[in-house]
Amino acid sequence: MNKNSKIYVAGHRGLVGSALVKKLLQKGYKNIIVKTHSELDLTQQQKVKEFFAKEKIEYVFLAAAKVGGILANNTYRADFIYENLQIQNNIIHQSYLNGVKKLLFLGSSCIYPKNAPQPINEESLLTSPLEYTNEPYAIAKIAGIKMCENYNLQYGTNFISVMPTNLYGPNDNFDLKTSHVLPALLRKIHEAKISGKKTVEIWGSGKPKREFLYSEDMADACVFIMENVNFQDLIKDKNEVKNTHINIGTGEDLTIKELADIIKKVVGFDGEFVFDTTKPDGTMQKLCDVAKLSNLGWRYKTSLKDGIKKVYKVFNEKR
Ligand code: GFB
Repeated sequence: MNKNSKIYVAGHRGLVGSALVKKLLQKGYKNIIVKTHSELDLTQQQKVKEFFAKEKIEYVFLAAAKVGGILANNTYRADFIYENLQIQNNIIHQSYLNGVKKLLFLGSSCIYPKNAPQPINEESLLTSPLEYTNEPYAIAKIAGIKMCENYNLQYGTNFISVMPTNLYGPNDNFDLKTSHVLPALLRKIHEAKISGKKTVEIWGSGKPKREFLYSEDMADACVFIMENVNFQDLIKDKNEVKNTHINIGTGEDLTIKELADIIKKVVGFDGEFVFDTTKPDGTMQKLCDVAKLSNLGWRYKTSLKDGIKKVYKVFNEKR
C-alpha cells in the first residue's frame, strides 16, 4: 500500500471506520474513498457492483456492519444475520471480481464458542456451540472469515480477517437500547450524577468479564496488518488451511462491575449500583489470546482508564 493507493473504507461513519480514516490520513494516505449509506447501500448487490466497477479500488477496509450491544443483537436477530451477510458478500465478492490487492475484513470475538478455553486462541473457531444472544451476528461473521479464506485458496486473493475484542471510543453509540456496555454505563452514570440520582442500574449480574480496546488502537492495528501482513504469512498447514484470522485485543479483561467502578471514578459519581438480573449476562468471559498479533509485532497503547477519560471528554463536548 503506498500513499497514493486507492483505499476504500467501508463504514467510515462507524466507531472503527471513522478511526481508520483518521489514522490513514495521519499516516499520509491521500486517496481514500468513502460513501455514506444514502450514497451507497451496501446491502444492494447491483449498487455495490457498479461502485466497484467505477472506482478501481486497490485496498479495502471492510468495517461496515450492523452492530450493537447484547440487547440489540438478541432483539433484531434477523436483521443482524441478513444485513451483515449481504454487506460482506457484496464487498468481498466485488473485491475479488475487480482485482482488489488486499482486503481487511473486521469480525468480532463473539465468533468463538460460548465456553471456549480462555484466553481464546484463533484455533477455537467452530469447536463448540456459540453464545445464543449473538448467534446470528456471529454466524454472519464466521461466514465472512470463511469467505475470505476460501477466496484466497481458490482465487489467490489476499483477504485477511481480524477479530477485535469489545471496542469503545469517541464515536461510539450512546443509545441505551442498542449500545454496548461501556458507552451505556458512561451515559447512565453521567446522567445520574447530573440529576443527583443515588443509584445506577447495571444489566445482569455484573460478573461477566470483558476485554476493551480503544477504537484508535484498533485502527492502528488494522493499518499495521494491511501494511505488513499477507494471507500467505498466516497459513500454518498447507494441507488444511484454517483459522487464518487474527485476534485484536489487549489480552486483559475485567468484570462489568469493575468497569462500572472505573467509570464511576472518571465521571465523579458517588452513588451505588443496582444489578438487574432479569437482563442477560451473555457469555461469561471472552478474553482474546493476542499472541499471534504480538508475534506479528503489534501491541495496544491506550490503557482502559485513559481511553475512558478521552471518551468522556468528547461525550461532554458533544452535550
Ligand atoms: O457490551 P454488551 O452489550 O455486549 O454487554 P456483549 C456486555 C455485558 O455488559 C453484558 C452487561 O453482560 C451486559 O448484560 N451490561 C450491564 C450492559 N449494563 C449494561 C448496559 O447498560 N448496556 C449494555 N449493552 N450492557 C456483544 C455482542 O456482546 O459484544 C456482539 O452481542 C458483539 O455480537 C459485541 O460481539 C462486541 O459483550 O455481551
